[in-house]
Order: sequence, then structure tokens, then C-alpha cells
Amino acid sequence: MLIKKAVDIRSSEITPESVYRQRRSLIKALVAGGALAAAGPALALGRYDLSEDAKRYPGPDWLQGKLRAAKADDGIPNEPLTPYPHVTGHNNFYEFGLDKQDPKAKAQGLVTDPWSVEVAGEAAKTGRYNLEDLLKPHALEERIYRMRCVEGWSMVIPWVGLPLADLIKRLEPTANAKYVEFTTLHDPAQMPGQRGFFSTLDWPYVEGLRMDEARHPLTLLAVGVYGDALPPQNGAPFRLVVPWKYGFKSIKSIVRIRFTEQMPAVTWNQTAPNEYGFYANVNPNVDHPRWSQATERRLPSSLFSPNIIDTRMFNGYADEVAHLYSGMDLRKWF
Ligand SMILES: Nc1nc2c(c(=O)[nH]1)N[C@H]1C(S)=C(S)[C@@H](COP(=O)(O)O)O[C@H]1N2
Ligand SMILES: [Mo]
Repeated sequence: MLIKKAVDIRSSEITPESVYRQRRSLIKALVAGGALAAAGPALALGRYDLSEDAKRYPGPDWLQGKLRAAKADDGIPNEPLTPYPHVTGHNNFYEFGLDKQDPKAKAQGLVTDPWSVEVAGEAAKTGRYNLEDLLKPHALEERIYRMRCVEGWSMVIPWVGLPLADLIKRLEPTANAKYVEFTTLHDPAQMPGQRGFFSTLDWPYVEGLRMDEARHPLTLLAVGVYGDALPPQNGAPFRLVVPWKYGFKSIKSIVRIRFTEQMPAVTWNQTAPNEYGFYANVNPNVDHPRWSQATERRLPSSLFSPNIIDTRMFNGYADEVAHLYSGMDLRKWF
């Protein structure tokens, strides 16, 4: 996302108002004619269009039955799913490089099973767990969420996972736990973006949430996408998904969960504190210092069909989450 001091949004991505209007009326016509309705809501596990020529990820044996038993989500009315090849081929995962194509190209060798997770800090059930054991008691569910990257693009993605709240309850955080911190794998042998000179961030990648955000029913620990296991480029074997926040909060390939009293030092905020806040709530009224956040490019998009839409407060989840921030100045706590 943004270490490059260059202009991140190319001029081809800036849509003239006329094109934008045309596109809107085209979409309206399609919806009226029923052409979009079929691709829109009510997709459930096992009923995806899997005709795209893309590699799938069955996942380890222990996960397969859980994925198949996942409870389906009805989807988001009038917002079709972003096709699988885009979800799994246009990624930010700096551990594997800076380009959107790098994670898919370079992450395929990542060993994701068995996977060890450390639980640390202010909780009764700290220790080292196999992911399989950690997740054993939990049923999975499909959650179709918007994902809005701080760079200005977005997708609609059918994740499969468990509410983070369910896992937190089992780990029994103490009364001192005010935040929860997550850490991504640090393994330069497997992650070329962590090697050498061009290394961009201070590894490992760290993110965090306030406990009430972590316990919010929308907050998901994802282990799958489109009914299958997560591909490595999407953060296998498990990653956070916080749909009302910019995508960088949704940390991938987690190896440590730590409960703390202090606000954790998180990667993008540490890297550029004036550009990326701890909260990172999607907010069309607070621009990034180098670009507007008022609109977004909903993928798939192209030069001729840029598909620019208005960005919504809390990414369209204001009814569910606005109360978490009542009384907070969101310009200050961006
Ligand atoms: N460990 C780690 N997690 C990460 C990132 C990263 O570079 N490293 N990128 C973040 C950003 S900026 C976004 S937009 C999302 C992208 O998730 P996706 O590739 O599954 O769409 O992952 C987030 N999680
Ligand atoms: Mo992002």
C-alpha cells in the first residue's frame, strides 16, 4: 500500500463523472432486467459458480468436514460476489512482495498444516496450540462481507470462519485485557518479502483490536473462502476479517494472539502514523493525506468499466458498529 511516495491512484482509475453516471444507469438496467439478480444474493456453500479456471484449496483433512458443515450466509442484496480469481489473485500480503500478483505467485509453498498458535498475555488459557485443537470445538459459518482496502479498491468476499468472540470466550481473558494483538508468521525462508534489503516493513506484521471490537459479532477468524480452505495468498491457515475497517487490519497467517492492557503497537500505524491510525475504520469523510476516501473501485473493474462506487461510513456496517465509537472524534482516532 503505500511506502511508494508515488501517486498511488493512476489517472486511469479516476473516473469522469459521465462514465460514472453511465455505469450507474447500466447497473440499474441490469438489475431491473434481472440479469444481476442471479449473480447476487442467496449464494450458499456448495452453490458457488466454480467454473472459473482457478486452483482450489481443499485444506487439511481435519478442516474439510468443518467447511462442508458451515452454515450459509444469504449475501448482500444487490452486491454480487467478487469472482474467485480476483479474490485469490489480487492480494496485499507484503511478506510475499509488494505487487498485487506477488502473493499468488510466491506464496504457494507456504506450509500451513500443521500450524502452531501461541496464546499469550492477559488470559487464563495461554500456551501453544495446534490450530486443529484450537478450532476443534467451533462450528464454522459463511460470512459474505465487503472488504475495503485503504488504497481505494474493494471486493465482496464469501469467507468461512468463526466469530472471534467464540474463541476469546474459551481463552478466558482476564479483567486486565483491554486489547488483543495478533502477529503474522515471521519466516524469511518462506516469505521472500521479509528477506534482505528491500524489506519494507518492520516484521513481523502486527495488528490489534480493542476488546469490544474483537468481541463484536461481525469480527471473524476466517479459515476459508468460497467454501474451500484459504489459499496461502489470502492468509492461510487463518486470518482476521474485520469488515468495517480498512483491509490492513485484517491480518493474515496468524501465529500469536496476545491479550494486553496497553494498545498494541501495530504495523501500519508504526510505519506511517499520520497516514494509518490504530482504529482504521472505513470513513468516507476522513481522507488519507494523499488521496480521497470518498469513493472506491469495486473489483472486478477495468479501464472501460471502472465500477467506482461511493464508500460508506464503516463500510456499510454503521448500524452494527457505530455505537462502539460514540463520543470519539473519528478525525482524531482515524
Ligand atoms: N500479514 C499481513 N496481513 C495483511 C497484509 C499484509 O501485507 N501482511 N495486507 C493487508 C491489506 S493492506 C489488505 S487490503 C488485506 C488483503 O486481503 P486479501 O488479499 O485476502 O484480499 O490483507 C491485510 N492483511
Ligand atoms: Mo489494504
